Amino acid sequence: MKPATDALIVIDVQNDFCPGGALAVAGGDEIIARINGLMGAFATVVLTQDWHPADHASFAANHPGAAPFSLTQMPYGPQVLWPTHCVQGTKGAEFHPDLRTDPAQLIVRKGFRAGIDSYSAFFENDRTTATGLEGYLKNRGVTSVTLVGLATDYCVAYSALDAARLGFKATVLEGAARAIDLNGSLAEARDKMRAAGVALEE
Ligand code: VGL
Ligand code: ZN
Repeated sequence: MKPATDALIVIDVQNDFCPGGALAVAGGDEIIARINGLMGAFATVVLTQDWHPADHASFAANHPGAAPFSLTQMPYGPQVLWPTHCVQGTKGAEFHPDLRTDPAQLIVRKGFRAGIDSYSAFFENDRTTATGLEGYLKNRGVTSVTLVGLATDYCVAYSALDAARLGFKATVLEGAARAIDLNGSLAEARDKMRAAGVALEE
């Protein structure tokens, strides 16, 4: 058992990010058994769930003429336009059926405002609108977070970078995460995490 100050944060292990899903991450389902096993060692387990309205601004389909995986400019900066994924209430937005959800005390939904994307479990992509997870963890005396899930180079990395910025000791278990790797995004995310003091472990 880990000390009570350690939390496990399981990022977006949802059908749409697993093989067969709308924004499938290669091998996304391979990490589930390991994540299920990790849950028993942590007194605090948090799951996140990407949870978009159908008219979400991060969907290429909502930008006439835009191709999926192209870039656009949002008021808060550059934004990848994704295939429509994790729409509220759909099968694709549900957790993968093999993921254990009973051990989790908190499920954080993010990306539910139509005009702004939210990769991180802590802040939306403007980097200032909080989800409340920081307060939840700090209130419970958590000082160290272990991050796993999907995708390494987007939601896991953004969450880890914010965790480090907020003063948590942050570790990403890369063996329990899988990447989208869009135009070098995985190498870039790993460099940024290392530079921010995030521990990258297998
Ligand atoms: C994610 C792209 C869009 C993720 C979520 O979970 O990494 N990536 N929405
Ligand atoms: Zn999303």
